[in-house]
Amino acid sequence: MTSITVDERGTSLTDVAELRRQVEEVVNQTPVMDVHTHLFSPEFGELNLFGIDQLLNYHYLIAETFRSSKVTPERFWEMNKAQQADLIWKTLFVDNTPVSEAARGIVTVLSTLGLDPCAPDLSEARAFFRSQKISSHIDRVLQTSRVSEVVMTNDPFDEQEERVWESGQRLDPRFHSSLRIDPLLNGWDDAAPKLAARGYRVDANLTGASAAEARRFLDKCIARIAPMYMAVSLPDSFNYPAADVRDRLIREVILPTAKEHKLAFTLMVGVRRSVNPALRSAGDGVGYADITALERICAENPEVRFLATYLSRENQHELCVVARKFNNLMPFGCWWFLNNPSIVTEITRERFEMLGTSFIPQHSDARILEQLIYKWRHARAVIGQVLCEAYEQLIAGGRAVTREEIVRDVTRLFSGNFKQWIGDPGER
Ligand code: RAT
Ligand code: ZN
Repeated sequence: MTSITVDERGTSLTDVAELRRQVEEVVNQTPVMDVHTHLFSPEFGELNLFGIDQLLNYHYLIAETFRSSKVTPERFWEMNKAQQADLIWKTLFVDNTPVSEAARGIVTVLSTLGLDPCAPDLSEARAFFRSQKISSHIDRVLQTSRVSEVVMTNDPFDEQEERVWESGQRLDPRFHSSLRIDPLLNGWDDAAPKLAARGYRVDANLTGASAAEARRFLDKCIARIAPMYMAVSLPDSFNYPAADVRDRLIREVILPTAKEHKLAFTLMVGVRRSVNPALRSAGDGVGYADITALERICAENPEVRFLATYLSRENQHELCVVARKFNNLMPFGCWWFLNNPSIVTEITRERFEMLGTSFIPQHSDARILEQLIYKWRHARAVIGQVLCEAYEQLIAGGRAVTREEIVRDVTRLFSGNFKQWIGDPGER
């Protein structure tokens, strides 16, 4: 029986079945701001990836294909996109049952779009995507996944991107930029000559005017793309302080730029690039990182806002502890190899228990448009379930929640925390 009591906070939900229904509804309906993706707005032309061939050629699925097919990486990379997609489909969806998270994602996407996830080949799906008009297709995908806005990942050295920024055309306002600084922080030896070729007086040892010139480059990028934050992915060996050029770049270039422009600095830590180079984009691995680096960077820079995500499951509890110590740190997402329901459940529980609602539970990391459909459908199911458990424990303790409070909490998790973190662009 539903027992509802009315008090000053509104209608308290004390019946568990009704609570579950309401939480599910709110979690499914609340628009989400996707804080880290690799999507591009339609103005970026062929960088805007969509459709079945791209969906199947996702590096998560490519890695899985090598486990269940006899194809060698050499042979695989010789194939064209359509041949690769055909092989991935046959291997993971026809010859095997698509139970992995990334494979189940394709099933969710196809079913949602009215396509047959049991099809023997890709002809139906290809015909469907060929017939779509990109603008209405983007609308449909964003609406279906209830994603109001996405943040792109923008490489300041990418010439294709540069042409679009230089053209000055107005971008689809649902797509925001972020400035990815991996090329500077993880490859200064390669970045320095590129900057020099563009007229910046920098050298490989970061001497003389190098730091000031690197800042001038970032100032120009920021003026051009108006990013929501600066971001870097870092190896498990990341340390701070460290006796390397990255440390100097962070101190002399990145942090001063973050302060001057009031831009948050996003750290994505724990990736071991190219552990199997033959797999190319599918060849990266994970490592446990020393979280004291994050503690120190947050402690030394109280006026800078940091967003952080760690790739190793073993770093997750520590990340919550650091966030409890430093309120200039916002943990976000269950990144990459962690984005599986079992692990998302565990991490989200841990975060609610240690941080209340002061974190960003998930980002999609989508590379292909329609991935938004499955990544957010699957994420919402887990977040809703875990949130419900937290409310049920509150009820058991004598404190029921109201519908208004559920809406407030979910809005904070899905967009409020991020918006508050990045601040008002007008004030930057
Ligand atoms: O999750 C991914 O797709 C990875 O390949 C990476 O792109 C990672 O998310 C990153 O931003 O470096
Ligand atoms: Zn990413």
